[in-house]
Amino acid sequence: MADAFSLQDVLDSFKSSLSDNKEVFIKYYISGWRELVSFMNSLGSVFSFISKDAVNKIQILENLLMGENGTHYLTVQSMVKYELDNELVDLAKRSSHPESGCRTLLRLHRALRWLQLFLESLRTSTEDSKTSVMCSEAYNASLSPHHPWIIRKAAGMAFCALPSRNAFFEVMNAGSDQEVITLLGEALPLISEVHQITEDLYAKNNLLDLP
Ligand code: 1PX
Repeated sequence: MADAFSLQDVLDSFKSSLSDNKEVFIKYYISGWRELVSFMNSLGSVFSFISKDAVNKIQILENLLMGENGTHYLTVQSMVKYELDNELVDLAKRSSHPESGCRTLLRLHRALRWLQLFLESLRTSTEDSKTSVMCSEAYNASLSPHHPWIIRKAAGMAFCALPSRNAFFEVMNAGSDQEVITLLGEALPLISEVHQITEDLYAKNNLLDLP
């Protein structure tokens, strides 16, 4: 099937998101997320509350990119500069700019850290490793401190519905287990690089705790 999920496509999107001078193109960043969300949807409806939120955030960014000020949303770097220069970001509490590009992308950025940790533990896992355990460990080390109790609880329940490691490798659609592991080994440095560039940019501008 031409439109089936493939890990390779995710890798390609994140690869395209890096410009020659190490800026991050929002267009490809969100297309990477779209692929991931469609993958998550294929895992079942217990994940829909997660994919709804992710789609909502992807859509906010896409609207900004397609909107009249879209040229400022070409890269994460240009977005940060534009929104800060024009006071379009709620810095202390949500008020007049509840859906700024900066705060919206920050949520996906934290989720990218989850992805990085989860894929790394999948890569180094053994046949009897449990995806639910790998997933919740990655979650606890990334997104969980930013989520209220009720979301943490719901996420924990969803993780229990994750397919086994074998089934997971299969739906990643990248060949044999060894081929999946090789591809993960290629994808991870890229995902880490995109994450690190964004992290440094947000840190430098004091944006890591945006409400
Ligand atoms: C090859 C393996 C691929 C696996 C793909 C999985 C894609 C996962 C996409 C997850 C995107 C999650 C975005 C969450 C953003 C967020 O933190 N939103 C919260 C805060 O937003 P707000 O606007 O209120 O400040 C919001 O409260 C979130 C609600 C939904 C629950 C989020 C739980 C996140 C769990 C992440 C792990 C996903 C596990 C899926 C396993 C396949």
